[in-house]
Amino acid sequence: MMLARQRMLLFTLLMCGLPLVLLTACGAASNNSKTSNKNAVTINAYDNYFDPKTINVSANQPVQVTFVNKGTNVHIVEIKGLVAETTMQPGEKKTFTITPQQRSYKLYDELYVSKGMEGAFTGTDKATSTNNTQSDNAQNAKVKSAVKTYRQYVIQQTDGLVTSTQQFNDAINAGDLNKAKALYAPTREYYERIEPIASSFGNLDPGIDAREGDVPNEQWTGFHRIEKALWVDGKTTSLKTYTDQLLKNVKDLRQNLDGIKLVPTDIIDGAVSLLSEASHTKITGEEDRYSHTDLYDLAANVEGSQVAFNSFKDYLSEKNPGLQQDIAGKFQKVQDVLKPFRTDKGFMDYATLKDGDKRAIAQSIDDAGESLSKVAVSLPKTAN
Ligand SMILES: [Cu+2]
Repeated sequence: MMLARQRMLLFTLLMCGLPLVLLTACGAASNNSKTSNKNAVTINAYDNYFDPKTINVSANQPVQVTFVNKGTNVHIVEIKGLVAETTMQPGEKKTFTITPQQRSYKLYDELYVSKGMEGAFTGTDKATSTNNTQSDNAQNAKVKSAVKTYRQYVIQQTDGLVTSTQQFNDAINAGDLNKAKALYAPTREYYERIEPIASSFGNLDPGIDAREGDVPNEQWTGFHRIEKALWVDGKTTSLKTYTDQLLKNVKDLRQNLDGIKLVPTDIIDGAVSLLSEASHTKITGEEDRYSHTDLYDLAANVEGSQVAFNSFKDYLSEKNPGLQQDIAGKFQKVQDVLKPFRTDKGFMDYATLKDGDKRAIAQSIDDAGESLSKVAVSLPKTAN
């Protein structure tokens, strides 16, 4: 009990960066919660910055994180690898309980990260600091090659995205509604496979993939804007602005990839966050709410995350073979659970799934993400 209180106090001090006498002004939850021995932290999202932006908490202990949108913009916040992307309307408040490992995680706003809305969420624990310089060089080489393998995959998928988007657009502009609808989900799969690193795409990510309500309506473009026209309005006309913009965005994305920095932990954390988002929010059918093609997206998210994991196979099979096997088994489980919903053309209409089906899918994806979250703690934080 004493220990917990000391930790909490230390934590509060770190959080606020203020002398002890000013603690009450800090508004930390610990002041009022005599019965709770749980750490708590509040992160305010303003237009467009976080306060605080640097957060240190005890590693390997549950901490309650509350996000408050104190701005007038919609914010999409995320702690990569810990809290999946979360859309917050002005005034909205959301709380998560998470257990950080002894490392730093990236805090950022998906919409404004390119304007500097980011920070660091760090789990610290001096008692268990490790020292393994022995085989560092061999391991670094393996990590480097993992990043290279993953980069090639992303480039290959993005090439497919550009070609497929062109065909999708052609069908729309030719007025072929059925063909356009048939191409929608397979085209999106390319994008959904590379979504683990979507946060490094800047404004292109919302430009390509924002859902209705994520951004102000007049800024809403991309796949889901077109999806609504095709399925709800049942028309292919007056979409040229959107198809042109979409093609430009995916081409820009392809071009940007050559200069993109890939940090090993970001690849794994991105996959963990994506799996969490898939199993907690995408599972409701929010992503493809007009076409009900959500299973294509979910399967592509899993596939892309599995490739991210597989890229680190050489590294992990030496560093932690048990974990390597555990994660591989969890991904296999997801594939098994998804199998009954496959059709010869792709996947069943998401609206036909029963609640139990969705729960089973969510559970298997969540399990995979949970195991995968144990990988990044030992990875170097340098970009390749
Ligand atoms: Cu998506």
